[in-house]
Amino acid sequence: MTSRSVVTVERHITDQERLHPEATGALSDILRHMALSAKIIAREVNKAGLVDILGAVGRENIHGEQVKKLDEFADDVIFAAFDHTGLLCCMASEESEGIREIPERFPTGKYALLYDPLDGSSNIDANVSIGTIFSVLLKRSDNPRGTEADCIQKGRDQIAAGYVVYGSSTMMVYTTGNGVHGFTLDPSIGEFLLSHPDIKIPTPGKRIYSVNEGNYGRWSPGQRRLVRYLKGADGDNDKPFSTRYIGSMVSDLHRTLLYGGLFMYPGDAKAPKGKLRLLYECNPMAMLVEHAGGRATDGKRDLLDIEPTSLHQLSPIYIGTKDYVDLAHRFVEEEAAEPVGA
Ligand code: AHM
Ligand code: MG
Repeated sequence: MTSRSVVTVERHITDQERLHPEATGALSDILRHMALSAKIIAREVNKAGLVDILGAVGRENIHGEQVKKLDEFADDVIFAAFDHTGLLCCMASEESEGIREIPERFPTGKYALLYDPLDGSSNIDANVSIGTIFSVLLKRSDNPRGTEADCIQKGRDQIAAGYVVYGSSTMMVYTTGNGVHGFTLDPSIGEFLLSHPDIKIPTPGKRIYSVNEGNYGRWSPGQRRLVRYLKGADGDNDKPFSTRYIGSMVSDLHRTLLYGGLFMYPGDAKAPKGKLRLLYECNPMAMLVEHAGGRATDGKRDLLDIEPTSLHQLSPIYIGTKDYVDLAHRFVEEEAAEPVGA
């Protein structure tokens, strides 16, 4: 009889750390605290239908959207899981306008943590999968309590990135630049267990495209032609793609990592930079996807090379199987050469 070795996320993080004798352990501690936050958030997400926690709090966040109770809860859980640890100089959350400072009474550390506490929150009431996204950066300023500049760094400089998807099971997926690894929460023992070691986006990958096609009327000609091509409605594509769009970036990207495909949130006439935030959503996903062998761009350049200028800046995104992102580029770049309104 063979016994399968069970690798908890804790053990995996420790094993990874051993590969880097120079490591202080701080990064590993950040991942451990993120796993703990994920378990607490998962517990609340899973019982959301049972208690009166659903529904808007009745105020808007800085993007003018209704904040749901679970968003606030998740935001507070992550902040409280880290504020006292001495691991971070500061944090920045998609739900807050500026950086979130570490309270004076606690020590600080050399990393900055950016997070989107509960992405896809408009799906909560419909029991559709939602997620947490996080990005870890190394402090650059001299200020021990961090500055905005410590958070506004290009994606290529991320030290670690990951997400948690609260779906039919809860999974945490992370990379520190040494493979992309996925863990599934076993609720009976309260541990994340290694279920998807060294994730690579399948090549060529499933022919799936994922985009909010309701925006078609506002898209550029190149973007429209791309989607018509993917459907087999225009050009020489005799193997039309399927379409899948959950409307929760974490879930759509999780599927894309596992099956392959092309996820897009392009700019359009109403929102020239699209909807998704470069620092909180695009960059962490881009780091994961690149390390899994895929590609992530804004339609012109690799997302990870963009020099950000503000905490909440938006970016168009084309992400997934490298060949499909390259294909999208052929249409979108062609469009850049066209006269406006063509
Ligand atoms: P959120 O951060 O307010 O939840 O918005 C981000 C979400 C993404 O998860 C998803 O990809 C996108 O919004 C869906 O937007 P749309 O409804 O415009 O298709
Ligand atoms: Mg979000």
